[in-house]
Amino acid sequence: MQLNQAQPFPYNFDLKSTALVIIDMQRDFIEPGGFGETLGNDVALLQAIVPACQAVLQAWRRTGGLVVHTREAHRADLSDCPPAKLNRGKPDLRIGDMGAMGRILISGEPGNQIIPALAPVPGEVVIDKPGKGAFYATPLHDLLQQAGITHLVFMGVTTEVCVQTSMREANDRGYDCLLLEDCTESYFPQFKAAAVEMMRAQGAIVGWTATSDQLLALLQGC
Ligand code: C5J
Repeated sequence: MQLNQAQPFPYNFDLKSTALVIIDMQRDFIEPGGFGETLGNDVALLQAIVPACQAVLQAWRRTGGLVVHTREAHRADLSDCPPAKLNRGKPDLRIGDMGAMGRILISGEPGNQIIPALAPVPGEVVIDKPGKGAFYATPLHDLLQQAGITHLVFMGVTTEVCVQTSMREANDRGYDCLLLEDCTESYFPQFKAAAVEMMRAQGAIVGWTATSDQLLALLQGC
């Protein structure tokens, strides 16, 4: 298939070897009372992309393509959270503290669950990642290799942190990556704009970008 409107030039992919990767659409970042809000951010900005993400997820499921969800998540004993991460920022609540939705960014806690609108269904992959990137200290690369995946379509939050880090990690591992611009968001619109620009700059140095409508139009024929 060829997504002609992709930037900086058409994105070619085969559904059988392409996975949809949804980064960290978990309550911690999207809902009030979570990690994102404790850092002083307006979570409404991130909530705005949910309908577009949902439309792409539903269309992707209809094609039978692989879906990967990630969550930024730490072990309950914080043994996978280095001080360099734990002590950064000025949150009211730190990673591991008890918040309105359970312990912040801890596996299994209510706040660590993917929002209901995008909840994984049986057969989809869910990766808990202790870092910003989806490949660091996770089985994701092995799993994608075993599934014959060469191309990744990215959605999720936040654009310049976990999405960009994951896309760069994927690019370095040889995947051709497409970012859906209206299916990713940042608490800082100017950071999103810059991240999107830098990923597709210099002849797709990190990857391609397109909109959900452009992808959905192509998937309609599948
Ligand atoms: C952050 C993320 N921003 N998922 N995590 O801490 O982007």
